[in-house]
Amino acid sequence: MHNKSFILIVVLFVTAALTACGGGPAGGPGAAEAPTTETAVDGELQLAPELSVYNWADYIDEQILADYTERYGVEIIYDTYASNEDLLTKLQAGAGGYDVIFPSDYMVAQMIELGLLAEIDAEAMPNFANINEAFKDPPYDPGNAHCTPYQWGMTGIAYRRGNPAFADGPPNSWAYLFDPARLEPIAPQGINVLNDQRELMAAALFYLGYSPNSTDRAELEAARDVILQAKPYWKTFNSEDYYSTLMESDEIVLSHAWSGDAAQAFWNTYDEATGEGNWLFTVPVEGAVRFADNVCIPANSQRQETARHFMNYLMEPEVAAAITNFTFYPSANEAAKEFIDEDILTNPGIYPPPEVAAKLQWLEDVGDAIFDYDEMWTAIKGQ
Ligand code: N2P
Repeated sequence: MHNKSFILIVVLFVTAALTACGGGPAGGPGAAEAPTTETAVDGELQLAPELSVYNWADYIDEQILADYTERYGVEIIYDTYASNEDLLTKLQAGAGGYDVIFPSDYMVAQMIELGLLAEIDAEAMPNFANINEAFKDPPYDPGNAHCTPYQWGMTGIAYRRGNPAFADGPPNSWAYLFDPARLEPIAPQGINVLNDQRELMAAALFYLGYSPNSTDRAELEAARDVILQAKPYWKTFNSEDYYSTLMESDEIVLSHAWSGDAAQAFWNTYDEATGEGNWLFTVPVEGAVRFADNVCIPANSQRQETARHFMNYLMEPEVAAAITNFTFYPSANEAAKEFIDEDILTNPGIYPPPEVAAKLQWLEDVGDAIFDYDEMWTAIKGQ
């Protein structure tokens, strides 16, 4: 066979295979008869025309979703949630249709226990090699049998720079959320706490000197009481758009906050002239939560192959870096580092220095004590 025609045949074949594999762009050739779920054509995977992605608020650059659609012809149906527990409630209610979710460490363990997650073969995903070894094979998901690591961060206190209440130094104690003597002077200016039961209970448990994973009924009740005593001083429970609607707009002066959200508030209020942003972040001396979020597939997803394909896409170095450059949360992707902005890599409010990292603790699955946590939370939100 003549060389040129051989190459042409190969090119045609590859193009055909890619089309079968990727599907055409939305509305492109073949869209009319596109199946609602994925199908195998001659042994090749045909991606589903849509993928339903359910994530934390502001936890991805939506351009990354648009790029995926453009590249592979898969429409992304995107929605967000406020906490791990909200996500769990949705899944348990049998809310079908989600294909990709982003639970944190302890919630992955809970979901595996409940049989809510599909299995994956992470090693078979080409981009899994890009993940930092320290994030592989985590105790909450041995062997990455269900999830791939996404981003991580810490939970602390964000505060308004320049407010006289913080003239003596950063509010680096949970007393600024729970001690009425501390709360009294700042409450009129607005305080927000995360609308997240494990996070708020952990903050109160740290404040009391207990483990953030306590299963001791008396300690949990003490944490609940500390929260109930402080609640009248808080303006809002918000873990979604608090940094844009409350912090950046100066509706509040202090917030229980996730590190990347606080960093976004800093950069969104950044003034070139002074080289300052309005919001700073501090990690309380009593200790604080460190979390790792993950990309997982609900067991009842009807589009698991497409979900795995999307998971692999999220682990491309440039993609993972673009997400960190947008969200200000560190990536679990080692190969992404070279594409992450220097300002982010060197920011101690994003990548904690060793003395701060030493104060951080993971939340763990608390087993049946979760029913006590649920009960405390109902009392906290109900009153
Ligand atoms: C971003 C939410 C961070 C994830 N708004 C907390 N686990």
